Amino acid sequence: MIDFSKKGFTDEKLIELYKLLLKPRLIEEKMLILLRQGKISKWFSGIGQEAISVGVTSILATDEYILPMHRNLGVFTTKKVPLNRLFSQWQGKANGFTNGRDRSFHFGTNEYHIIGMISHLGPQMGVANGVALANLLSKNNQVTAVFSGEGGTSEGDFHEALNVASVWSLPVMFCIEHNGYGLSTPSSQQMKNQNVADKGIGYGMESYTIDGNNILEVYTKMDKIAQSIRKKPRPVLIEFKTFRMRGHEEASGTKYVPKELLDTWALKDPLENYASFLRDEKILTEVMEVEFKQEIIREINENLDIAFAESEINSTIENELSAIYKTFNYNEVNPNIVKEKIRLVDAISNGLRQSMEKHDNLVIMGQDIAEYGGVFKITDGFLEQFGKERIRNTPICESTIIEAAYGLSIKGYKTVVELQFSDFVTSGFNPVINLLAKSYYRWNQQADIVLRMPCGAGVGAGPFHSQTNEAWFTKTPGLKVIYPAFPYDAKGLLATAIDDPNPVLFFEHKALYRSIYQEVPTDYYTIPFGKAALLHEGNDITLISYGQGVHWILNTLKLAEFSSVKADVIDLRSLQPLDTEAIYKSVKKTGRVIILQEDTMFGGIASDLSAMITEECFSYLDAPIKRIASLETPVPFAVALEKNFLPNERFKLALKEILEY
Ligand SMILES: Cc1ncc(C[n+]2csc(CCOP(=O)(O)OP(=O)(O)O)c2C)c(N)n1
Ligand SMILES: [Mg+2]
Repeated sequence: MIDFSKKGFTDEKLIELYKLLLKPRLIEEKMLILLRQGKISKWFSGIGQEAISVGVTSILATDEYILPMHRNLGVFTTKKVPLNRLFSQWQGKANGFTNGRDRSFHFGTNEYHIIGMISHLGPQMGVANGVALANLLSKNNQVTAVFSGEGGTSEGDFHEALNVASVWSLPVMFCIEHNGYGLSTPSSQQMKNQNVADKGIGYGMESYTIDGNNILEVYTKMDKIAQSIRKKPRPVLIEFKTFRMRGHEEASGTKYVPKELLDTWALKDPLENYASFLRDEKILTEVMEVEFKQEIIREINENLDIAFAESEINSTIENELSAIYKTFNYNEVNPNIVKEKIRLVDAISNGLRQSMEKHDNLVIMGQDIAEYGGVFKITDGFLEQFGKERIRNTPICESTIIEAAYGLSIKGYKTVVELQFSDFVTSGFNPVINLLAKSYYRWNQQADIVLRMPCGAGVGAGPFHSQTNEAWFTKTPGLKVIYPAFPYDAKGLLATAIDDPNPVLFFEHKALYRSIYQEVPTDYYTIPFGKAALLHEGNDITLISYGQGVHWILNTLKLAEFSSVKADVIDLRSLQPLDTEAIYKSVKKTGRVIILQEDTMFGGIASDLSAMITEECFSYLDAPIKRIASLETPVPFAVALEKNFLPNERFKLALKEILEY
């Protein structure tokens, strides 16, 4: 049924490939039994598709990265990951790769140069781009292989990743396993193309179709492609024709798959056909077959014993909470004495430039940031100073660029991604929430990335260029969220954000960019996260805000009608981590508090602070805690409407009300 050609292979190599194919098959057969016995939870079968995982992995160098999906057990076995650790992983035990924190095939291991998937499928392809970009930047001639099913190619991630890989000539092999179904959906309902390979032309990309059930064809053709990419870096799209012989996962069955299809493809089984070819060629004898099987079954059983003997995982609340962020040893650099009076926008630009000078491994990516200098001109002149490899204009594709930043991080790079407007982070929301935020907790992999977020209203820019969306991220464990209100803070906090190996969302208010000046030290310095600034001191009331809200408070206190008010004014500066100590200390002193936020009310920072203050300071309060926020509408465009939307005027009324309470 399959046309094997042993040209170029020694008998030893042919036998080695047979054993590599046999191993995942035998492991799976065992896992299916354990699944029925309730000893493992979920199983995604790759039976019938093993030649692809095994073939692609076999042609990679040991230190070349591979990014598998949920049907690629053969990647792990071919990379020689110890079986007891695989079994522990599936049992949620400590000897696995995620400390019991993630399941099934959602795991990777840098030791074996495997990056695990997240459930969302498509992001793998963007991450592969980042790894490939790191390889390109360090000129190591390595190729990266990434997998997807044909279903995953319907995701935007696929299109964005192929486009960027093509534009940047990234050395990636996009390996698409076309196995007929995505869960219950046949390919015909997934796409109009007969062949996934036909999609390559849309991205100006070379593409091939390979018989995915023919181990020798997979090996020979992939080896040739990989060697060529190592010499001449570029992406290649490879479609492997194959079939999914079992259900999407074991519980869901194959009722919806026509029996004839299953029967036809059963005749093309990659292992059976290869074995019979080797037998015909007198390379494999029945004695050898039995011996190999026994050897592997023994290895499986011995390793299962180890995994079953391992105790169930246990952890403490402290241990779990401390696993969210990579430990960051704050590197205090004091400011120099020489200062210059500059705007917020200049402070951010200076700070970013000095971090680029300090960290050779720092790359900046964003739309229009190179020749054009960014829409706010923060990276003006950077291209000339740091070159086009480190100052990277990107196509319009937030998602895949954030995924690429993550790939860079895995290879030891730091990345600052400039979102053109913080509103556009919605187009990259998935990788922020699911890839970056959860990475360290899932597999101790840092995501050394700063997302710069020009945000905020008061600039007449309407619903899509005015949002202040920090609360979308403070809600998600694993992210740090910084929101300076002054040039001095912005410069020092940005330096810390870049130094910190954890993912940081760095909010920069557009209305403050060119309106707020301050004396700022000329050299590099840092400011620690999680420390609020007490801008005014007084016993009457505590006024808490961040970003533009801080300036509304300060300006209100300058008005004649409030000239006698003695207030503690707290600028949070950092929302995650949060300086709760400074908040409680002040509220316990004043007994009155207003929290002012530019964001709309429900689910915002003010609501949580209010709840926390109630829990910690209830008996100290002399008045109800007051939250002031924008109206629960999108941000309107017209001046009068935007003024009405923003909470500035309502804050003044609230201040009177709470002082008089
Ligand atoms: C964003 C997203 N949508 C839906 C799913 C649910 N899901 C998981 S795998 C899968 C089918 C994937 O099909 P394909 O890419 O062809 O891979 P195959 O399972 O056939 O190997 C679906 C729908 C998901 N994990 N992520
Ligand atoms: Mg599929």
